[in-house]
Amino acid sequence: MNLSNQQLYDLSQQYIPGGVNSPVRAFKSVGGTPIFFQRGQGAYFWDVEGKCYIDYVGSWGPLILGHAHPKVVKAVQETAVNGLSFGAPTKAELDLAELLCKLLPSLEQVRLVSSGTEAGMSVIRLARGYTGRSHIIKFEGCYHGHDDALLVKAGSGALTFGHPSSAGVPTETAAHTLVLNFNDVEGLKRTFTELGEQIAAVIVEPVAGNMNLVKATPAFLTELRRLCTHYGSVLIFDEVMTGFRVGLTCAQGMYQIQPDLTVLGKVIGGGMPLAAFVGKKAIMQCLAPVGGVYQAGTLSGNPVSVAAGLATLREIQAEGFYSKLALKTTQLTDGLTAMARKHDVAFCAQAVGGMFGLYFSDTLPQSFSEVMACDKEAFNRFFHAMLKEGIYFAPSAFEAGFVSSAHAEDDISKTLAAADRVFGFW
Ligand code: KE4
Repeated sequence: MNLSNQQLYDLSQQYIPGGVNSPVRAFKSVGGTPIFFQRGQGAYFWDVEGKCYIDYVGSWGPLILGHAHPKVVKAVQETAVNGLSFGAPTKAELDLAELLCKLLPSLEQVRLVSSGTEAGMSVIRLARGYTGRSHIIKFEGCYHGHDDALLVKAGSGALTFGHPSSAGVPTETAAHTLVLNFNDVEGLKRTFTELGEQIAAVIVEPVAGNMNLVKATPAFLTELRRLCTHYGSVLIFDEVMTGFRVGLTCAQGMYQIQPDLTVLGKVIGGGMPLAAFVGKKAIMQCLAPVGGVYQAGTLSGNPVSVAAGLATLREIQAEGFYSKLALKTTQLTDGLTAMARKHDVAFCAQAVGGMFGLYFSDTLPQSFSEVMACDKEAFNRFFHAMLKEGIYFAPSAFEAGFVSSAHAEDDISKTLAAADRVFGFW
């Protein structure tokens, strides 16, 4: 007998904390019962009750080709029949590393891991080992995975070190992390003037996607690059979300700024567990077994994950892939904005390549505080009304959305027609 979403949710909570294996899936931010899915194909996926949704989450970014792309599935199948894991080097890992270094000028070496969090925690240890310094800077609203050093919220004053943003993180750990305001150039300058010689690294999402979507200003990233160079701090771009999502040369290509290290994930795994931290050889050589910075992983560079990643990265290099993706994403955001205007709803939206932000506000937010000023309740209402219409947006006002190459014009039109109905009853 098929169980309903609610029945599965009730049962799951007996065996899995919150009934989910990652908190955002629990709908706590938007309320209601999470949807349990059983099949995906292209731009669509179906829940256990047989309802079909147009998917604008795409597993939180990896599915840039849509669900179950035939070439990705074929690559996984053909690899799996020859073995799932060897715990030893394979040629495919070399092929992927070479391809990434070809695609991104800032890359000279690659270390593959299994999640963005693993890459984020490793890149911080690497930067600390390379510089011999302990302090790191992150920005409020940016998320880099759940490593202790990065689960830190802003300290009370501009120059005070952070406090844990999660239970279980020792105060001493957070004490090495300084949390600054995103896009605040003056705050950056003041901090480096005061502490520059002690800063091992700065880690930033060049297009933030974890406080909803907020673009870094070119001035902010340019100053960040200048300061890191001047003080010998490692500049780390966390491109887990933006990597090969905003364009073939990622956000670093869009801004024409070269970080020293980059964190990649999501798209490069094509939906399978795969992430990487990459960058300048002089820094990467500090990693074991060459250097003294230890990092390891049983399933790092897993052949099946690498096969899915390679198949995905081959497809996104097609002529016009990103121009078509950006056009569709912009049609969505412009169309939703037009529908809101038609019904006099305070709403705006923006697209960056194949990712987008939706805001119940009259103006596009440029900072964490401006995002927090958006109408969250209105978003939650919109989310559920669109869910009823068979449109699945991210279940949180503080997440970005994603369009895939599988989304057709007709899917965008259907989404806009649904929004017209929803805003009409606002
Ligand atoms: P994972 O450990 O979830 O693979 O990657 C962590 C991570 C690192 N850096 C950035 C910029 C990220 O966006 C993420 C993960 N993103 C979230 C969505 N905002 C994943 C969804 C989830 O946590 O379930």
